[in-house]
Amino acid sequence: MSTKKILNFINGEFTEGTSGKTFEDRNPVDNSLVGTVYEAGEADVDTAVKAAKAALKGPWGKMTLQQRVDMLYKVADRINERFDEFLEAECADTGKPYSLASHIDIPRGAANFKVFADVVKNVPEEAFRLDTPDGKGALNVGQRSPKGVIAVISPWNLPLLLMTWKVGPALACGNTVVVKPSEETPQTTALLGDVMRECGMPEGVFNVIHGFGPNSAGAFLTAHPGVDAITFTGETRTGEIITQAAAIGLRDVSMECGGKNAAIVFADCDMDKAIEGTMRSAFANCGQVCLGTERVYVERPIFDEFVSRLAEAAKGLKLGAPQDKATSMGPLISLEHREKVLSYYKLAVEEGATVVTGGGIPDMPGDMAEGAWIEPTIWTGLADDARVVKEEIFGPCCHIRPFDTEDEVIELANDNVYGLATAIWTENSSRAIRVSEQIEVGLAWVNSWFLRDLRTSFGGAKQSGMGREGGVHSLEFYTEMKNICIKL
Ligand code: NAD
Ligand code: 6OD
Repeated sequence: MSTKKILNFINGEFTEGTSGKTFEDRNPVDNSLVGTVYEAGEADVDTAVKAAKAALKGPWGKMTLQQRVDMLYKVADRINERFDEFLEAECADTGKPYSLASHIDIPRGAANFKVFADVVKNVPEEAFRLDTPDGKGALNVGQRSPKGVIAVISPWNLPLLLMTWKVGPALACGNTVVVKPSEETPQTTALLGDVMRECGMPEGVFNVIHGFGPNSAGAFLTAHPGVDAITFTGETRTGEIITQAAAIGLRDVSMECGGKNAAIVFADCDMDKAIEGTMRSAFANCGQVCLGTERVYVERPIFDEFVSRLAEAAKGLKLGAPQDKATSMGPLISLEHREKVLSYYKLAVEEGATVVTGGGIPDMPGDMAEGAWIEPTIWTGLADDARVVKEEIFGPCCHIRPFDTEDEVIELANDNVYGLATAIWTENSSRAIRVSEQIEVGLAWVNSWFLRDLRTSFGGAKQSGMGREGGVHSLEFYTEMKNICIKL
């Protein structure tokens, strides 16, 4: 099978760049080579940022809001027309099942352009009438303008979805972008460059640079003084480093970072719903979802039944090739990430866990034996201060612990440095509201998980992030607010 050449996209052109360096893009299903990625050097990042800056003053900057909206609709439509190419590229980079990516990653990747175009088109401007001593008054009008060049740094777990989740609102607000996709998943971001070109997006508006973080494209981009703001999704530690880079020049940041999310299952839940939801929240995308559940707290009367039913369901997951319709779980993103997840599987046993199911590497047939496969895993019996209960693992695993009272479980759920999401399972709506109000997170689901209305705020509390994006909340980050005061 021939491998691809994955290029940077700078100022409307695909380019190998000037660094002379390349790296491999490998498929985690069987560790086969997908393509060769051309790494951007410091000079290429500089060219991309300057092109993005110039584009603010070019045809893009002169477009009316309606023209911008029409352009973003065109981009979304073109992604959908090229759906199969995006699907194939995303699944080759991540190993995720086609059934998952065709329902979530690709359609949401396209929808992010239309949703934010609609938000920006429909948001009202604020106006305040001020009384003045002369009785004639003054009118205050709030006006939003683009912030400028936005650096978008994205992760590998939902590559197209999480990149367009930032590029969509950035462009809808009239900014230009330089995107650095994860080194693990460069393909769909590069493909979007081609879509932009086909749609007639003015050059320099959307740029893609490939590479790593430290001493590479990521660090060059975040340190570049021409970047006006940085939006990032990834690990909290990386978010801290990028925030330090952004402090030079007082550039704004939006941080969507890690989580160690708790699910809370009350005895009055609908057990079928709670099992189905927890299966998704713990094992979807091989557990590599920032919103995923790694801590499950179950009220004692239903603890045994819940553990045994969740374990049965986990054993029923079908690990297999992305194209296979029966596949319900793919591999982890890479062999390197599997080492990290396996180190937690080992640590769980050292910390005294009972392994209810999983805990190792599955036997996979043929070439798949070379891939980054791992067993879905459930533990019980760990202490509340065990590292496996405290630290984000980002794999298909969860620890289940019994609880006795509402107050106790609220304290347990909140006893973590992260505060991204929670899922509460109960048929008592008063309790659902009471508990969700007390959990220290940015996102609380009741009797559901990952149910997304894109008009709502999205982001994490505590070390899970800084700021909110989504709906009108995205405008806070992607625009500069100006008050115009007119004396009448
Ligand atoms: P990561 O932090 O390793 O990498 C994310 C991106 O940052 C990559 O593009 C990487 O190349 C880049 N990067 C790394 N170091 C950098 C540096 N010094 N300067 C500039 N860029 C740098 O994260 P990951 O492993 O790709 O993704 C998994 C993590 O992302 C998990 O912690 C997960 O919880 C988190 N995540 C959070 C959300 C959210 O919305 N809160 C969503 C998805 C993933
Ligand atoms: O649905 C979204 O908009 C979103 N940002 C999801 C994040 C998932 C994290 O892995």
